[in-house]
Amino acid sequence: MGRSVYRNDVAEKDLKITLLALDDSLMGILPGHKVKGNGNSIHETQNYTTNYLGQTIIEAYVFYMQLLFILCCIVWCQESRRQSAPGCPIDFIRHDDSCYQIFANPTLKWWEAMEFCQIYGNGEGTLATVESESEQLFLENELKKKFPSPVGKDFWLGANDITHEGTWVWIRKNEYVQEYTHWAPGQPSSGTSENCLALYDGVQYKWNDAPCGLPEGFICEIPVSSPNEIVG
Ligand SMILES: [Ca+2]
Ligand SMILES: [Ca+2]
Repeated sequence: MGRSVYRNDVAEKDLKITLLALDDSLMGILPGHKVKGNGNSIHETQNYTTNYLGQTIIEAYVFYMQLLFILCCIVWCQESRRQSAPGCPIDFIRHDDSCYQIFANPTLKWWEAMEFCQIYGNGEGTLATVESESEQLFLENELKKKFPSPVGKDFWLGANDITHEGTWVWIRKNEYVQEYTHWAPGQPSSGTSENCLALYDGVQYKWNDAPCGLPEGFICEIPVSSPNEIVG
């Protein structure tokens, strides 16, 4: 997405600067162009020009070979990452029929995070809905791998009890949270002051209700093989 485009622009700019510098060097050996040196004789100038031309051609060849190698590495890395999660966009991880991405930064309020996931997934995305023990354990393990040291951080999931206190709903599917729950001991804890669902690192990523207006981390989920695959 935007980050990749930015990196490409920077790389392209660096390449143009390098090529301009190279062109400037080549200009120095063109007939009629003043050549750096002592200029004592035509013979010395011709030798200097010949040596300089050979050296410049070799340097240009090495430069382009290095550039080609780097470009091949970038393509290979992107393809490897795609292959690591078949059916998922770049940087997403897969579990069963869904692709997930965990965001610690930027931190967003619950509604902002829900909108972010929808746009980021080209309309297919949502804050993650955790509907099975398998899905919960998968996300717990990924979060523990990514953030081994708890820092008191919540990661938003896609449910809230804003409409009716105590009645939790997976918003994107408009389904009650009832088949599977994984509340931490003592949660949900704070009535109408905490209405949005999160995985909290302080309780081993079990469920916590938290104030929806707090900027927190979040987890996006999209279906596998989304027709609107994101191109990074
Ligand atoms: Ca509540
Ligand atoms: Ca709570």
